Amino acid sequence: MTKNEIADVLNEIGTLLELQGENPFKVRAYQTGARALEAVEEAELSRLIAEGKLGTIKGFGEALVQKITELHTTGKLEYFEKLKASIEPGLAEMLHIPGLGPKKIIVLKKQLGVTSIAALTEACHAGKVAGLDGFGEKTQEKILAGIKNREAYCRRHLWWDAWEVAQPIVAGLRALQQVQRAEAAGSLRRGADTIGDLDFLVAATEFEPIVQWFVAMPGVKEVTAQGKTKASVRFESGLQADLRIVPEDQFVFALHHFTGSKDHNVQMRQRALARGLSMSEWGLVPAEGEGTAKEKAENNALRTAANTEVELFAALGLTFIPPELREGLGEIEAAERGELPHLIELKDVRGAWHNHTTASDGRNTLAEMTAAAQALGWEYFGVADHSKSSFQAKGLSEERLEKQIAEIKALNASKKFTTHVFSGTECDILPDGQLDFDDALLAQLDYVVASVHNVFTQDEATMTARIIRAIENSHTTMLGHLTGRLLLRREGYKVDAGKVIDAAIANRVIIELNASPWRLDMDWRHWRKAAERGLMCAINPDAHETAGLEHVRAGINAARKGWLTKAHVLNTRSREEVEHVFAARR
Ligand code: DGT
Ligand code: CA
Ligand code: CA
Ligand code: ZN
Repeated sequence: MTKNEIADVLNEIGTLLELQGENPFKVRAYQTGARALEAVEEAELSRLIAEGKLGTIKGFGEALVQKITELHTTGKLEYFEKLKASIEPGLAEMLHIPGLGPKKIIVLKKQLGVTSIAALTEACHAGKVAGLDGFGEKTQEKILAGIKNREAYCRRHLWWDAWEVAQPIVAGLRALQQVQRAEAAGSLRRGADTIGDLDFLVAATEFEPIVQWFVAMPGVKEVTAQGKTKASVRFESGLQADLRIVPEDQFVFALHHFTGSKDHNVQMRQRALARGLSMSEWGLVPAEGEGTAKEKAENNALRTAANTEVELFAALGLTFIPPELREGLGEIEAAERGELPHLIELKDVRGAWHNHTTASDGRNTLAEMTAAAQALGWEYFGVADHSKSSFQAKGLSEERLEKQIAEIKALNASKKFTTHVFSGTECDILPDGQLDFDDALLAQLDYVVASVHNVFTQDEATMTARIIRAIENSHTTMLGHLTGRLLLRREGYKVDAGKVIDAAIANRVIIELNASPWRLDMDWRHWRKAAERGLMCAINPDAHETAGLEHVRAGINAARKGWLTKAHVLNTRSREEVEHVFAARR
């Protein structure tokens, strides 16, 4: 197990112990242990374990040393398995309801015998929760609202999570002997930020074995539909997946149909009709004459042939429309005029700026993060740890930031990595719009990401004025996560995006497209217009660990949905060009 995976286990042990009502010291030992572990480099950890010297690290008592060693060497921990089994799973689930912490959950269990969300809902409806010490009517209402939100949120999944499930399935389908072509379609292929269900499309010589393979995939909890040409399953995670199998000559039409979106499909069908054609999942056929669209599509003489989507679009006088643009938002008109943009691609990215290290709330050291950036082939990499007001995220004091600036200078001078490290900060925007550090310190940095991290409850006008004031500060290089939303978890704070975009353009401040899969903020819907008006975009993974750097891929999806090209995105520039942009701002 890697150190971050071990730290996850330690944190989870802490939470489970809390739910058991264990004493706070014991709980905290696991939480601080997890933090201490993150500050140790991977190679160092292996060495300390091999030499039996793990106990020399501050914060690691005997019990922790034993558990970390067991996890590191075997990938498992008996103590953890037993602990998990001893606690009702419903209790841990309740932790996801806003306003419910371990202390309240223990009271609910002891006083009302509530150990599941269903039982909790019932207890709230019966008014029993309001009567408990430390709860009251307001808390009861908040819990009920939280449960309702959670149900709605549970129906969809983050693009990243869905993609991780879908990839091996596509590979598995393609490996089947009868399969000629296989693709994931639907909102996943369109790069949407959340996904309702997965849609797989297969062309095959024989259908039965494909259906059999699909319903028997690992992780399938329930088969919700099964037929000759289709099947639907639900995985243990709650994610559902549809499979559709077609003959090869229909594949491209079905792929286009099941990629969607509905709006795009409706407009495409209208366009076909205007040309005397009928477009469906079965094919493109004459609208006039006897028989259904399906019957006509089965007649070679009537059907328009297309082997690729390029040919399908061409049959309607259009250039190829990338799936991310198929939202019915003007892409068909642009394709007709041959004016679709050449969208940015993952391979165009040369680096990114909003990233954290163990100096604040990251889980990998500066050297580990830089090595990971280098492994991705990045030319540069920016460190923007939290500022002092974000104390819950171990925000850096002035002194610690100055130390980090020196550390980064030394690292660059050492030429240990080919990747250049930019020295920045994710500087809190204080409630009145001032930045968290003074000008003299900010001037020593290569760049400043300014973000809102507290007092989310301000009204829209106040929040907008607050952010604009930060944008007007000449040290601000880019604005972090515009709304602070967490997809499927919490709404963003209220802010007038149009006014903020205007201010950013006027002050030549970059707006971030936060690529963290649960943020994707600023939302893709704003980008097209903003970029046309001259707004510069920076795609930032907001990585808190080495693996987080790869989240740039999710940001690329959102950027493509926002019609962005290489020219709109700072990450595609060389190091020298970036330095020039940063300097020009000041
Ligand atoms: P999702 O799953 O909610 O994230 O969104 P999609 O777009 O993946 O929707 P889904 O899975 O219901 O269907 C996949 C595509 O199939 C959809 O984008 C368009 C097409 N489609 C499915 N049902 C209909 C329909 O009733 N009418 C039309 N026009 N298209 C449909
Ligand atoms: Ca879908
Ligand atoms: Ca579907
Ligand atoms: Zn942030």
